[in-house]
Amino acid sequence: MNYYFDEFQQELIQSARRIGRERIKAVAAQYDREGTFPWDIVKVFAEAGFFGISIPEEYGGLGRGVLDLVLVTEELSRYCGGIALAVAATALGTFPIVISANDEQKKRYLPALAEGKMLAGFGLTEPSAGSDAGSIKTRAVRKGDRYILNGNKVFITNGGAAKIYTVIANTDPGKGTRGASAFIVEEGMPGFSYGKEEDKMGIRASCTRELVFEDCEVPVENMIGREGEGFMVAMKTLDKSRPGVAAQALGIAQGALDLALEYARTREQFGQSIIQFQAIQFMLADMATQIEASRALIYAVSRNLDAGEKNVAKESSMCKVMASDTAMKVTTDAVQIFGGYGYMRDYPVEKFMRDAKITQIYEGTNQILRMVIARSLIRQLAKHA
Ligand code: COS
Repeated sequence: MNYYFDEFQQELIQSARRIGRERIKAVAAQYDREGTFPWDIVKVFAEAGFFGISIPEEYGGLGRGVLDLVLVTEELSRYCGGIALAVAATALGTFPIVISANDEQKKRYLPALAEGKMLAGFGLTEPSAGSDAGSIKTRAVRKGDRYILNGNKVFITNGGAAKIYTVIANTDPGKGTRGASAFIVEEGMPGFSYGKEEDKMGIRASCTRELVFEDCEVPVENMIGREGEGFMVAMKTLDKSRPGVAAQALGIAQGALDLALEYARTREQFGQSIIQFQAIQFMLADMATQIEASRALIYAVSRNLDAGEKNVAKESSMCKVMASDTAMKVTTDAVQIFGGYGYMRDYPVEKFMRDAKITQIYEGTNQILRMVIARSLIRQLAKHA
């Protein structure tokens, strides 16, 4: 389907596709096996300008938006959802700065992020605060010109690879979600260290690590926004980043469909290629239809965000739910089309199924996001009652 992208977007897609084919495809299985971080490919992403896509031009970025980021994430994820995450997770860590930081903070951090000289991460989740993000326990207490942070953040994408993290901590625990504040924490700040590194089912080329704060000293000027605005910063960030997860899921689904089509065309049983069987054709048709529907929704929501639409929690959740459920279904069906070979690690398709699973879980489980969608529907009902 033609989505009528401008020239810049078409070039961006071509550039990501070329990198996917020439740099990622051949090494995806090795990174998956070894679970190491793809620094050599991150360098290529930086040269291509991918880290600066949604950073304003005045801070060294390309001044584009969510849609362009989504297009790149989708293309890269066709080849490896884990490697693509280096770009998407850095965008997640960077959004709070772009959305809510002051000019001085933007000048300090955005140019280096735009150039890919350093990566970023986002620290919200804690051992006992996953879906219930409002129940975080990490504490930040002001002491002179510093905040002293104590607590742990877990499952942090880019953890250990990133140099800065936007971290949500409690400055006023009595106030619930209105007591949280956002901070930019740099690697090397006293009292900040890394904890457990996760060994994951999928997206194994992406690193996931615990952040540990033990009397960690963060300068007052590293607070994003004001005290009490941290939860809002986090929610606005997730509204912008969820289409990126959707795009990752979409790319994974498309990559699996590409493989399934090629396999079905070349695999022969009962004296003919299996793509001739209607049972296989119907599966392929459903896969392609679900992918295209997800794609159309993601692009539409991204365009809305880039046009400055404000209340997008519902739509942003919808595209993440739809694309990630599609990715799980499509990758499972792709393995089915490969039959016994699909279950074996010698073939690339089972990796897509493993990589797809996380997209239904992170940046809001699909159950929580369905709740966000339903709450919005109920609010709209009340408005019109
Ligand atoms: N944009 C702006 N403000 C938002 C918002 C959004 N998308 N979503 C919520 N808020 C505001 C609410 O308006 C409310 O403000 P007031 O205090 O002024 O009324 C405040 O934030 C609290 O919202 P709410 O009452 O909805 O909070 P809940 O604790 O009930 O639930 C959910 C919020 C479940 C939506 C939130 O905790 C969430 O998104 N959880 C999933 C977290 C997640 O994605 N984790 C993944 C790890 S991060 S990679």
